[in-house]
Amino acid sequence: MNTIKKLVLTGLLAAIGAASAYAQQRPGAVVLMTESGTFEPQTVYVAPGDIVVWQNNDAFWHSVKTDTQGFGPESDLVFRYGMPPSSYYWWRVPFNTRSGSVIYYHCKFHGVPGSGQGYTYGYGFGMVGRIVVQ
Ligand SMILES: [Cu+2]
Repeated sequence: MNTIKKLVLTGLLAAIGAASAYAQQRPGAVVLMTESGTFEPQTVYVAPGDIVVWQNNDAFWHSVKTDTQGFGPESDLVFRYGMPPSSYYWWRVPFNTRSGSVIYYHCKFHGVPGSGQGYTYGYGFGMVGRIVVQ
């Protein structure tokens, strides 16, 4: 494991640890941004209060942007110009999110949003993913 990977992993665990200590919640899911320009896995299943972590494992920049304006993950809040290689971003599913909600998102560089309203309106296309709240 090289130093950068170690640093990223340490940071990742620290972020999850800090957030977990704050709310006593488990990390819900880790999504990788891959060299084929996809979110892997494309669908993650989480509970309200869970943390979703996106890790950019690609050589290119990516982003996480909710299809539902004002609700959902928004990596631009942390990485204004996109997520560089080896960076990660995390977002907590709000505790009051309704079970059955599906939060669609896309990469602003490689995907287009669907008409997501926080429920099942469907994917956009390109580099897209979704969070299913159980
Ligand atoms: Cu991308």
